[in-house]
Amino acid sequence: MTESCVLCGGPLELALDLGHMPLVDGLYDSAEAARQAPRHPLRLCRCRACALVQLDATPPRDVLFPPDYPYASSVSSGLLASARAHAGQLIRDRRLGRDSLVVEAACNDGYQLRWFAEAGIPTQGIEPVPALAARCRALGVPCDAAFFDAAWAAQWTPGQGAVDVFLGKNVLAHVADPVDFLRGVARLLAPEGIACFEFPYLGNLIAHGQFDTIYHEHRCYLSVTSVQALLDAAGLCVQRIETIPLHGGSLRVTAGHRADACEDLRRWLACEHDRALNTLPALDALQTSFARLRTRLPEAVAALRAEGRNVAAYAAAAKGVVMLEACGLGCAEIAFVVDRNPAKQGRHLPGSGLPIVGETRLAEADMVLLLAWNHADEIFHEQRAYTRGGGGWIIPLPELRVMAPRRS
Ligand code: JHZ
Ligand code: ZN
Repeated sequence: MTESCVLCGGPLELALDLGHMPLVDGLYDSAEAARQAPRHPLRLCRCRACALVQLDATPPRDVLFPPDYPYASSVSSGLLASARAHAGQLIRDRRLGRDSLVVEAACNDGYQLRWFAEAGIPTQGIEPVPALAARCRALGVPCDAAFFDAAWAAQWTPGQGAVDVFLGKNVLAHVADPVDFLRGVARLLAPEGIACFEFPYLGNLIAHGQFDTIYHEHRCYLSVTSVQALLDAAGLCVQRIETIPLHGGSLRVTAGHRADACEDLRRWLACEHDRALNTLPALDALQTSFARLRTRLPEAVAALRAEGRNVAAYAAAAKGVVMLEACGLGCAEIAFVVDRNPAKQGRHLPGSGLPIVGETRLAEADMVLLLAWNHADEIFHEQRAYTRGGGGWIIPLPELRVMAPRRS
């Protein structure tokens, strides 16, 4: 291990080596170029000193999140609905109005801030991908095309005063210097302001063997214990902890300057301690799931192909690239990948080179590997015509399930 802990600088120990993986959101215009995508070591580690679970190294942020970064949150109606509900809840609970200010880091295509803007509440987005930042502005959300960090916070002079609500959804786990990021948040936040962070929960990664959530964009794999330590290093305190069903099971942690009594915090810390969550034995579950699926999934696909089934995949998701690469599945086994996001269609997945196509092509398959298993309910509902027509599904996680096609 060459790198040291992003929180305390302590030494890292290896928990799971996923080999060399391409950058999961780096799509290519040709299959040939996609197959030659550069591969980088992907190693899940744990700090021996503070127990934070993290990768030992990642490429720089402008390589991980380049101008053609394709992920757009609004493509998923579940995410959009959850963002709308959260905005409504915050507007009510915090009595937000025309004098308030809501700031979101990595605000993507505006799927979250738009609901505040529609309610007449001043917003500010910060989003490094220029095309996504432009989409925010088109929705009436001021947005700076930049990476949020302490330096950004230091140079920003809001016309509106200090920040009442800061949102960081799926970004705290993505930054190489989370303490710097949180210091930036602390600097902006009003004395009574709150910051909400969402991230896939390490407890669920372990409980459900979600090894495909490990990729270079995710530097840290957070538990309540680790988030509390990160917040503490930046002078912030946990005020509330909620579980939310997004992305395979996430946590929403609310933090602020004031140490409001948070009874939940003690309970969560005790529970994580009892589960020995941030230890190598607990992380072994990811190794087990990785080893099991990389044998069983290719076997399941081979058996279906031997029956003459045309196998496709659904979702050019980041986690899908990890699943395909881990299992050695590519163009020889899978015909194409369907994805709703127009920015992904016509391009090719890094590594396998699989072509990404629109939903109309689903009818050509009689078996579909669901790579975005986290959106299973929404996708099954949207694609019910395919299933009614006798099409089958392979769901890799949380348990490998094969729903065989009903046509022969
Ligand atoms: P989805 C991304 O991971 C990347 P991914 C990122 N690093 C991150 O942290 C997590 O999100 C939070 C498509 N889709 O959400 C849209 C349909 O085609 O599981 C997406 O391309 N039809 C920022 O990429 C993909 O599937 C549908 O009906 O693993 C889903 O990707 C739905 C619901 C989605 O995240
Ligand atoms: Zn550490």
